[in-house]
Order: sequence, then C-alpha cells, then structure tokens
Amino acid sequence: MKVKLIVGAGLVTGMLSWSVVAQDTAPAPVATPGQKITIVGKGLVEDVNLDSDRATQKLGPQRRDNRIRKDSAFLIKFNLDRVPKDAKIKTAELYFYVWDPHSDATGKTGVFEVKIPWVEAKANLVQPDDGKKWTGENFVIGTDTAAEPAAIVMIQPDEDPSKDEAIPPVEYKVDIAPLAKAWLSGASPNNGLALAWIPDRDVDQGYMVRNQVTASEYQEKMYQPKLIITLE
Ligand SMILES: [Ca+2]
Ligand SMILES: [Ca+2]
Repeated sequence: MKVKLIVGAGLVTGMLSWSVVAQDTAPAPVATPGQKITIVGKGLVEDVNLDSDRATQKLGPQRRDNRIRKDSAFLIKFNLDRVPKDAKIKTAELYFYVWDPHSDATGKTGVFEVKIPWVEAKANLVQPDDGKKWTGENFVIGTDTAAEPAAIVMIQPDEDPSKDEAIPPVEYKVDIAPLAKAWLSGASPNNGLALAWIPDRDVDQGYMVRNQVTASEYQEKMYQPKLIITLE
C-alpha cells in the first residue's frame, strides 16, 4: 500500500497534526458502526471565496480574507474517499469559523449545494475554472446552486462591538447529512457547498451583513473548515 503523508504546518495544542491521504492503490475503506470520520486540511478540503469586490481574482489561497456577503459566497468541497461507499451516514456536521463577525447584525447564512464543478486554484466570481463559465455571467445562488439551502446558520454579530475581530474565531456547526448522503451514493455529484448570506429583515434589520471566515490555509488546523461524519 502506498500512502502519502501530509504533515500539517502548524502546531496545534503542542502536537503535530497529521492527515493521511490514501492513494488509489489503498484497499477500499470498511464501515464500522458508530465510526467518526473527520475530513479536514489541505488535500482533503478545497475552499475558495467568490467575492464581488475581487471578482476576477483567484482567492483559493486566502487564509482568512473570505467574505460572505451580498453577491459573494465561500465555497467548500470535502473529499469523501475515506468514507466507505456502503456506509450509512447518521450525521455529517459541517464546522466553519468566523473570525470577523459583522459589527451589528446577525447574518442568516445558507448552506447551498453547488451544482457546477469548480477548481480551488482557478475559481472566482466569474468562472469556476480556466476556460469554463458559471451558468451566467457570475456565480449566482439559486442558479449555480440548489434553489433552497440544505441548512441555515445564524452567524452572531461581534460580542463586543468595540472589537472588530473574534479571537479565537467563533465556531459554527450544522448537520448536512442529506447532502453528504447524496454525494456518497452518487445521487448528486460532489461539487461541494456554498456558504451565502440570505437577506432577511426580520433577522438582520436591513443591514448589509458581512462575515469573514477562515479557510483550509488557516495556520491553526482547529479553526479550519471541516466535516465530521458519524456512521450509523
Ligand atoms: Ca483555499
Ligand atoms: Ca467585525
């Protein structure tokens, strides 16, 4: 069996963090009841900001300047190769981390299934890949994604309005088991998900809410986006 080791660059609580990526020569993984599979880190997670102010920039390497706001979204795709094909998924908890919450308002944030394939190093608001197009001129929620969110998360504003940043970043988690099941079974191609702001005056009082989230390039692994799948 040939395995490739990727050693995390950061020290996390005093220990080196490891990810093991099985190559295609590895035997197929076997499902164990109650098993937890954590998908985190470069090599297993791709993410990129599609940002209206930087529409043609390729923002895949951005560590934390990833903006969820009007006409902008943060895309995340998890590699499910380590999940046994016949596994029965009980929960699939998406974790993401907000380091710059909006100063005043709660941000209603949808998790939308993405319908178009995209490449972390090439995608931006105007293209999913070099030489490729989103459905229209730009990436649009409801056109390049499912119409309805698979889940909704309420991102809270700054706890202390005098401080612009949350240190450490604030953790959010939400179960996206139906999405993960569809990707694993092949019912839906795995093009990942988009975190996008959903304007709602009852929630945001009419504010244009902007939140910034960490990416898989963030120096501390514990604050990188991840998916924790628990099997039945
Ligand atoms: Ca990235
Ligand atoms: Ca802030």
